[in-house]
Amino acid sequence: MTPAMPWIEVAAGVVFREGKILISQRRSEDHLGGLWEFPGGKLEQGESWEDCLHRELSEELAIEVAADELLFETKHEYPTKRILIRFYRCQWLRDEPQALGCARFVWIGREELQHYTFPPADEPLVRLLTRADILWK
Ligand code: DGT
Repeated sequence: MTPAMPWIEVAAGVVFREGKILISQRRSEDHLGGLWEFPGGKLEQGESWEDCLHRELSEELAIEVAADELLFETKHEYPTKRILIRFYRCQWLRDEPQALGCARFVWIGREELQHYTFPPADEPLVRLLTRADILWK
């Protein structure tokens, strides 16, 4: 790892709809393939975090959301890259999801989170969501 390696910025959404959240499974050929995640992706040059979130959720799942507050931010180093992820609380607004950029998606409640495997970078957020009943109201 060279010290000069830049941080890749990733915006991801915790999308709520009627007490459930939307998670998606990464395609097997992608980095971290097969794992479940909060949908999102890398910021493009000059793009804002919120614009990135809207674009990625539209490209990957064809849904429209309203982005609310920043829930959690974390940094994670992989052997070949390092990422900074911001997870935003979002509210589903319209359109049924379609698995355009992921293998599958599912709407789950708080007690179901434990049945899915997320990337290590997501673990603190998953713990927070599992414990904080208030976030699901
Ligand atoms: P691409 O295929 O290079 O255009 O990639 P994007 O822009 O769709 O972004 P993606 O989702 O492949 O990259 C995000 C990176 O962050 C990837 O290395 C996986 C990592 N990551 C860890 N946890 C999460 C998560 O909960 N959501 C997302 N979207 N990425 C996560």
